[in-house]
Amino acid sequence: MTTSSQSKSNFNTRVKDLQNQLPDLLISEDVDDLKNYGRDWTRFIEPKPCAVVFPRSTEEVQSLVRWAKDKQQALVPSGGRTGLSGGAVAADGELVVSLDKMRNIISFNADDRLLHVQAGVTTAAVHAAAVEQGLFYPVDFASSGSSQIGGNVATNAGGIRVLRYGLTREQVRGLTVVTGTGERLDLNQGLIKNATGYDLRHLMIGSEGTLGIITEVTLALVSPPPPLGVMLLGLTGIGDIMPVFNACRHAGRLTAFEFFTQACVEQVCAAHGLKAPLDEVCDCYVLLEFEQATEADEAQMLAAFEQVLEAGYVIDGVLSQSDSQAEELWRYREWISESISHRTPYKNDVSVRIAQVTEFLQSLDQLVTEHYPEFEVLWYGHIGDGNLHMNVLRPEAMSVHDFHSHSERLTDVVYGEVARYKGSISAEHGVGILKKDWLHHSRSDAERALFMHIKQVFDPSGIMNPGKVI
Ligand code: 2HG
Ligand code: ZN
Repeated sequence: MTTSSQSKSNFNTRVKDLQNQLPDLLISEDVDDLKNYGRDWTRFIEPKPCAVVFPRSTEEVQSLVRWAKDKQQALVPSGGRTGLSGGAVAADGELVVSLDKMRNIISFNADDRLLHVQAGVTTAAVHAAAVEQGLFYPVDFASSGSSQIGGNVATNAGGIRVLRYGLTREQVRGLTVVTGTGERLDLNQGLIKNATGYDLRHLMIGSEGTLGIITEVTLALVSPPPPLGVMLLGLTGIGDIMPVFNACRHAGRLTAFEFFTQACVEQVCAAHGLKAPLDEVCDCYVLLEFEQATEADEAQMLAAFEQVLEAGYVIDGVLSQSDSQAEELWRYREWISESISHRTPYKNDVSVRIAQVTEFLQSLDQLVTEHYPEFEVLWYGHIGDGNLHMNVLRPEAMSVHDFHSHSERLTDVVYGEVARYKGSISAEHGVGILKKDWLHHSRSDAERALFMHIKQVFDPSGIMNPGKVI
């Protein structure tokens, strides 16, 4: 990292100018920083930012944005960079604005149960801060250790407990944002009720840095859940998922209902040396988590299990007997994405209405197999909220580049089917660069035209994450 007191000789002219204008701003042109901060978890786009800056306050972000607006310098806001749609990729000389130095927990108010944090605080640090107050922050996913709350808000992150608590949007009670004009907006300021016109907070949530940079977030914390039980069930086929889901959600309060196929289990077991989760090898599996406040809660869920077993939907199953066993069961689901990352998969993150999700999955799987029998396809996801992750594995012998141009041909098949079901081409991973050209499958011409107008209002110079989303 280079600070104002260190040599600036290698700075390009524009970066030199920035340093002169804002002498206290931390700026890096270090080759490793350019590479790391210029990319997210999509590993096939070459990062090429001009520099990385590390502001420490909302005021510093404002000064930076005003400078960028004057100079017509594109900015890419950057959190934990765990995204999968290229939303935080800087591949065209942009200036990366990292929130890494904005990691303060600003305050907690016990009456409001509100946690006010800077945007660079990790999701895991928010979890820990909530626990310290005897409370709970419910949004959770495998990348919680590195993902940052600002990025979660900018992408309206989902994860494993959407079924019970909703997406990030549901937890955001206030936001501080610096728009593309350098203006500071303090949106909603912790209120529950606020019927005063357009709620700009919700416009910022999911905007992927295209309207402004989120610098502070106020989050609503909730009461901690009672002890949670985890059940992993092996099913005869995808068509049996919905009756199992319905039986289980009648039996108790579900906090997660996840799904994966045998092919996913094989990948996780191979990558981590785990043994198979059940004695029987099954076509697919569901992992459900439920609130187990009393013994009756467990008995009811076990009765539902007996019922679906007798009906022939379920072949085998296991119920966690301890927190550590619950954690072990979660691994078969949570470790899938990371276990297959070396195969640089072609990914899709799609959703349809819950009622249609299994029919949609079967029809899509059949289409993909018909068109591209040579591809190895893994299905998993948050089936309890209609969200499926499709991962096509790169054949080991094929280069990343060849595979991605090859598998891109699948996109129209997949999104055509999503459109037929009136679903979404991105359920929880955002649009970024990767899904942008297919947005018309999920958003009408009128909607996309309004997107453009909105962008123009908040970012008239077009410097905020250009080339993303729209
Ligand atoms: C998950 O649910 C994540 O595991 C990642 O959203 C999904 O890598 C993926 O396709
Ligand atoms: Zn997911």
